[in-house]
Amino acid sequence: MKKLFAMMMTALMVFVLAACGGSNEAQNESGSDNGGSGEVKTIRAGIGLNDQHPQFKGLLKFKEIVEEKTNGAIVVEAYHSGQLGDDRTMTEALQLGTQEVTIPSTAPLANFVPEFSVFDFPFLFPNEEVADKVLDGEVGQGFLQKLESQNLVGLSYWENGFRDVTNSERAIATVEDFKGLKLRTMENDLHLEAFRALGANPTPMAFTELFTAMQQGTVDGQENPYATIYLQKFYEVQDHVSNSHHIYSPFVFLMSKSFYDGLTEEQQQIVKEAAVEAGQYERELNREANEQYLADLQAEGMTYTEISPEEREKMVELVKPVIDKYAEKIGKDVVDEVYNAVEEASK
Ligand code: TK8
Repeated sequence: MKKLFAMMMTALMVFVLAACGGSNEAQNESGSDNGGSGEVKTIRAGIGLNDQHPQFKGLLKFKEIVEEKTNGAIVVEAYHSGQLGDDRTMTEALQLGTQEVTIPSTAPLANFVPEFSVFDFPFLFPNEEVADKVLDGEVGQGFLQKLESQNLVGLSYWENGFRDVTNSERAIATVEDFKGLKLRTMENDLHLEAFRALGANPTPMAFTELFTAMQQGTVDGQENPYATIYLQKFYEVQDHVSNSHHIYSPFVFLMSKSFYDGLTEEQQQIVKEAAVEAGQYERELNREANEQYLADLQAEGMTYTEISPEEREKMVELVKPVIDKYAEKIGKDVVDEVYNAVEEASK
């Protein structure tokens, strides 16, 4: 009797397993028209900014394009506000293969590939159009190749934008006004030294900690594009904003190399094109609203102070030794290549 029961149980288990296997097969079959192996691949994509920022809207565009073009064989989960970490920790997660996509600023990325600091040289890019040409052209694309040795694949450049300074101490109209200000910078030595050269007292910090640091007065101020200052509600904890426009910050769309290598060639093509197309969209959104964000900041009670072209010239002079130092560090050839491309694109 016991034996019969055991046999029946075995038969039942075999049946259950077969049934499960069958339903898996059915899933595989419906998946097989979307890319080969039939297994659905998931991209966990995380960014630092919140869901109101063009960076997140661009990420949703990427999701839409990829899911549509792969017929759902690749699914994109989009996370904002540093839910998966800050720029540095998410980039590390890509290297480890525990996250698939992130879109950091070039400044923290330079901790992985030092050459990227050149794009953060103060006053390098005169305007967005020149930045587009250099980054999307041969030089910028060549930089993306340098990421491979770090287990990262760079698919395109997006835009963070021209950075402008805010603080709660005083209006900044002249270089002297930077004196002694406790400014948060990104985690990048060049940024740190550039602000020291301007007379400020800078502290590097992850973006995810910035709001609280300003709220608690650990820092007096920070610098970011108007979009970030407005959409992240920095006006709640900052009183003054100036058009310092000291650095143009690109974003780099990164994918984990181990994940990318596991895609079919067709899928690699799709994610590459989607990263470019979504980046164009993100840049457009970012530029369209830029002046409006400045008006919105004033409407929220911030004081706007202009830095005159003459004062900006003084800033240029003060940061020159820092640029020279980093040009030496990065390598003259690489830096010259970038400056030549900027000159060419400015014609
Ligand atoms: C968002 C960051 C941020 C950057 C910074 O992840 O840290 O200030 O400008 O926007 O990349």
